[in-house]
Amino acid sequence: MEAEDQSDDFTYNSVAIQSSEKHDRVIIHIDIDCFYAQVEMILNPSLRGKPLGIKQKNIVVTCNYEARALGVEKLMSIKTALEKCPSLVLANGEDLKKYRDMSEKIYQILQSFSPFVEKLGLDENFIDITHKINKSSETTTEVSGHIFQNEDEVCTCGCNDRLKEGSVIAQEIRNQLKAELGITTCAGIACNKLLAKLVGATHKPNQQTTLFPASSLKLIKSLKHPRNIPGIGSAMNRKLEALGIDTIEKLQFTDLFKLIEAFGAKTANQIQQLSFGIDDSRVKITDKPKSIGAEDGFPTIKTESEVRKKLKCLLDRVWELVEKDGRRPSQVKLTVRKLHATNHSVREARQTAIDFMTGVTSNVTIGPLNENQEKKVITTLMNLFEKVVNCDESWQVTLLGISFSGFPSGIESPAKNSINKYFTSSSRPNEPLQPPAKRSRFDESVLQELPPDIRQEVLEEIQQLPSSSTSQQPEDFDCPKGVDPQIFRELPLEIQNELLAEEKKKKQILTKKPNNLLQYFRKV
Ligand code: TTP
Ligand code: MG
Repeated sequence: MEAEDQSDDFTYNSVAIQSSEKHDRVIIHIDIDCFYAQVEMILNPSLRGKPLGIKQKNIVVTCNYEARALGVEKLMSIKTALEKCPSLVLANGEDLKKYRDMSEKIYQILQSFSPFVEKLGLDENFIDITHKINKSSETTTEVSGHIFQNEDEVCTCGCNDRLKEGSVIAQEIRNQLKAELGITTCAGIACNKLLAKLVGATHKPNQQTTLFPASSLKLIKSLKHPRNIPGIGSAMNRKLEALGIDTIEKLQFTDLFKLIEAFGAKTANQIQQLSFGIDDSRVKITDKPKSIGAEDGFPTIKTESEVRKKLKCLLDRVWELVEKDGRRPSQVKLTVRKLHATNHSVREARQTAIDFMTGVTSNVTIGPLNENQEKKVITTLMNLFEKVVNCDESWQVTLLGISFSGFPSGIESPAKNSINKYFTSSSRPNEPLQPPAKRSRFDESVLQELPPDIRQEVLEEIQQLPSSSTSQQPEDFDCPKGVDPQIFRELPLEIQNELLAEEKKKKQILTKKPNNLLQYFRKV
């Protein structure tokens, strides 16, 4: 069966409308314009208006839009970039600290709009704002920004109105980022993460675009090659090409079983769904990192005093990050790259518990290391070094790394970004967090406003909170898996029923065969 036979727009749009139950979310994707270049221009305004490239080694990793207009491209060699644009100003982008700092500030602002923010690298974020739309009674008539190739066909589920309202919120978010940080961004507004990311890139820079579901297959088709679908990496693409799948249409209409043979059921199903613009993945709230560290490479170091000196510099840098994070680590790891006589190098790491903050209670935000604490950490690191390197013989190292981990989990952590702050009775965004001991219950009214799948996620997080009561549920008490029965029982009855129904549905899905999208297209 030829793909072209089935790829008329009528069929595509019908499928988009058929899967109307999938249009219930409003997702915004935010991508910072020429991120590193903007940060450099904000820190040094004299760079504004000039073509600017950010270099790492001999590559221009990004450049501002003035440089792009003169032919410079991301990932061009410096040599070629200077040939294209002799007036190109180059800034060194090897120290990522300033970019990380800006990325964190952006994340904090996005979190003030919705707790459901997922960070993707340093300069992209997904924000699920569905709960904000559902509770709004205002009707929005105008889309803010562009609309991607609007179709006359309007889905009956109300998604167009929700997305319009989403576009207004996206505009507010972008305005706030500009007003508070001076940073410009692009946004895509759609009913899933894949489509939001793709549509946001259709108008750049400093613009936003909304996609209504009736046009989603047009957007996907415009990518032409499967490798342009986010989520299909180079290894997967090579496999697809080996199967002769080198267009989006071919991926859509390849028999699912052929894909299953190559990729396994889960991935096969997923990539075929992506080729239709279907993406059920949720915005996963970005967690605090499990470890915080940094590494430093250098030509060679051959003495212990040099190692000590390097470790001290590195510790200063890493501890600044730990302080900013606010959690107290209980483990430290040293990474060493040793250079052998044969000129090949090997990385080795050793980890140990640290107890250098005795007397400081876990709920106090940690501060700078005092002299004693610093000495303790350096001594611990030197002990680890001696486990990796035999100092009685001659040795050379070309890299050292320090990383802290073993942070307290859940409510014990004074983590600033925890979703819990939205669901405790006394805290709201922009209000100071209450000490953990005073957090008693989550705010049920917030919980009730959430879509069911997100509510489930929140409940899963809430169930990690220490229970205030030790009372047991009766043995026949029906409660979804992974949810604290105590909390579950206190939910309004209709929410309990909804969660139970969802649990049942989940079980059914798990035992069902993968859904073959071809059923929508096969002529019988
Ligand atoms: P991108 O979002 O790809 O690029 P950008 O933000 O610079 O430009 P655009 O306006 O097109 O979105 O990447 C974000 C930052 O990541 C970028 O500023 C530099 C850095 N980067 C690398 O370090 N290595 C890379 O290979 C790429 C592509 C980017
Ligand atoms: Mg960007």
